[in-house]
Formats: sequence, structure tokens, C-alpha cells
Amino acid sequence: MKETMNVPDFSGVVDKFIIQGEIKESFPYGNGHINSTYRLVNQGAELPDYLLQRINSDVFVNVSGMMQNIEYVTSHIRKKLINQRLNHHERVLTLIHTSEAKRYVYHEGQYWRLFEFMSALRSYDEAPTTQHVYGGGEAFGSFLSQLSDFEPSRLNITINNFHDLSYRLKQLSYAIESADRKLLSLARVELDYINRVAEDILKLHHLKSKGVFPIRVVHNDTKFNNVLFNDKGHARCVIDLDTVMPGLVHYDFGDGIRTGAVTSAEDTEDLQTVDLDIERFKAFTEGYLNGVGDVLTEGELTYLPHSTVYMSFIMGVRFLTDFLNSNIYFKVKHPMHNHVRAKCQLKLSEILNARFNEMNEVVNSRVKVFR
Ligand code: ADP
Ligand code: GN1
Ligand code: MG
Repeated sequence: MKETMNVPDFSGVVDKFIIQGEIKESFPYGNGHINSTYRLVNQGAELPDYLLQRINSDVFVNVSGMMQNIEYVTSHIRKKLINQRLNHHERVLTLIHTSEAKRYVYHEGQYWRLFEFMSALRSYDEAPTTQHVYGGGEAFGSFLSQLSDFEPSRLNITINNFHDLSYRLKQLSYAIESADRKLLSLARVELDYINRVAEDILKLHHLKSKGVFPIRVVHNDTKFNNVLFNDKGHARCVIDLDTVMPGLVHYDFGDGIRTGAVTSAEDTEDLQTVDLDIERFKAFTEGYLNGVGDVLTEGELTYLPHSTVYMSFIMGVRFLTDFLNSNIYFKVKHPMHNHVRAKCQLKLSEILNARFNEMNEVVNSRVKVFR
């Protein structure tokens, strides 16, 4: 296999998977913050390409449990697609097995997995049109609906307390205790803001603890670039299934809005440009609720607007924690990157809170149709 752009030679890994043809070259692919992704290009033009991922096993300590989840979830969805006579190769991820019938490879201290590469599809870090936002919402909503008959407790917990804000605030306070004084002083404004508003935003988490909302199989990482679109702009496939776990619908809805219905990137330095795009909010909500069907309870629907504040805030807290820990979790492009991301996400949570009534109106008027 030809080495391109300083990409290592993956032969020792790729050889263990059952693939068609031969790989002629590989290059880094996508913009994920945790795993490392490569596209493997097939020698034969008519043969499939593959997507190889090195799993970050510092983050995902139970790789086998995580891969079992992905196998469960993709098989469950695939069965439904086959029954509906839909092309599952472009609507659900296909894991490639090894010659020993395993779903991943452990090689020289690292974990690897391989998927069929969907060459007719692509993701967008920022949605190009409102129509794409609708499609993204619908795809994530359908994902929840397709898994609504899968028992959540069958899934392994791949990251403990993943969207538990009270736990994330505890992690932040540990980071503060051991942080370099210079970093702490740089984070002062953000820390003050977090202290001021945390109690209010924790409400959703407290309601979860009281058992107010059903625990469902949720995606937990519904970033806009985790949906693949075809060239007509139709959303086709939800990807990045590492964090599919039991959780609240609010995590998925809130994260979708945080990344798909806003006016700037997750890490913009110009905070003046950070805002909610209400047309995109309407589109995502409409798409999400159409995709999800009649699965959600009244209580879940009521708290959808809160979830947008919750998810942008928790991301602000997590990015700031990592900044204070000197960038040990998220991949960064420069040493201040997590600080920039944190400022942007905290600002977004403030704006979403200020525009709460507008979001509430959209959700209420859409939900009335069902009532
Ligand atoms: P990460 O966890 O690092 O975000 P993803 O699984 O989301 O990794 O993959 C990174 C990018 O690779 C995605 O945003 C998407 O553009 C692309 N991608 C992932 N899986 C596939 C696939 N099976 N076919 C085509 N493109 C894919
Ligand atoms: C990480 O892997 P990626 O880039 O899709 C993170 C998400 C965050 C996201 C922020 C396992 O997702 O929780 O929302 O970055 N994934 C994990 O961009 O921590
Ligand atoms: Mg991703």
C-alpha cells in the first residue's frame, strides 16, 4: 500500500480484515476530536473503499463492549431496513469482520476497526442549507425511533456519566485544583459564568435523576457532521456510534441544535457571530419530530428547548476542563483551542437561554399538531 501524507503503512492491520481487492493508498479523513480516521482507496475502481479508524482507547476503555454495542445497533437497524426493502448499505454503517470473525483488531498496542466506505455520501461540519438541517434532524429522529424497541440495558456503558452535568462539574473542580495558575487566570471569566448559571441548567439533570423522563437508546453525539448526505442533499445515514448508550432524548436534540442550528462553528473566535438561527431551529425540530414519530412523552417534549442550553453548556464545561488539564482529551489545533471552544459554547448557552421563549414557541406550535 502506498503511503500518503505521512500516513503509516496499515498493512499489518488491514490484512486481518476480510476485504475485497487491494488497498492502493490511504489518507486521513474527517474532523473528529477523539478517534483517528483514514480512507482506504481500493486498487480496483469498481471495488469498495474502506474507512479505517484507530480507536482512542484512553477514552473508550472497554473497546470490546463498545464494538458489541455498534454491532447490536447496526444489526437492529439493518433488519428493519431489509424488511422495508431499503438499501441498508447506504442507510446504516457496515462493520467489516476479521478473518477470526471479530469486529476489531488489536495490533501493536492499538485498536482498529473497519467500515464500508459510503463513497456516494458525505458529511458537513456546518449545514450548507436549511434543507440539510431538516434532513439531519429527521435522520437523528428516525435513529431514535428505529431503536425505540431495543432494550437500553442491553447496551454497554462506553463512557460513564457521559452527559451527566453534575459529574462534569465535579471534573471541572478537580481540574481547577490541579491547574497551572496561568491557565486558571485565563479561564476566570468563564469559571465565573459557570458558577453563576450552573444550578439553573442542572434542572434537566435533576429531573432525570427523579425518573421524570424515560431512559432510551440515544446516540449521544448528534453533531451535525455525524450524518451522511447524498448529492441531492438527502440525509442517508447516522454514523459515529461509539457513544450509543441509554440516555435522554434531550442529549440528541440539544446536541443537534448546538451544532446544526447555529450561525457559527463550534470553535469560532469571533463571539459576536455566535447565535441561534431560528429558521434552522424550526427545520431541525420539524425534521426531528417527523423522524421520531409519536414516541416521545409530553414531559420529554416540554423540555426540548432546555436541552439546547444544557448541551452547549456541558460542552463548554468539558472544553474548559480539558483546557485546564492542558488538553489531554480532545484533539486540538493549538494550545488555546479548548479555551476558544469553551468560550464559544458557553456564549452559545447564554444566547440560547436568552432566546428560550422563541424556541419554546416553535416546539409548542409543532407539538400542538399531535395533541
Ligand atoms: P469521529 O468519532 O472521529 O468523529 P466519525 O466516525 O464521525 O469519527 O468519522 C469521521 C468522518 O468520516 C465523518 O464525519 C464522515 O465524514 C466520515 N465517515 C465516517 N464513516 C463513514 C463511512 N462509513 N462512509 C463514508 N464516510 C464516513
Ligand atoms: C467529540 O468524536 P467527535 O468529534 O464526534 C466528543 C463529543 C463532543 C464533540 C464536540 C466521545 O465528538 O462528546 O460533543 O467532540 N466525543 C466524545 O465536538 O467525547
Ligand atoms: Mg464524528
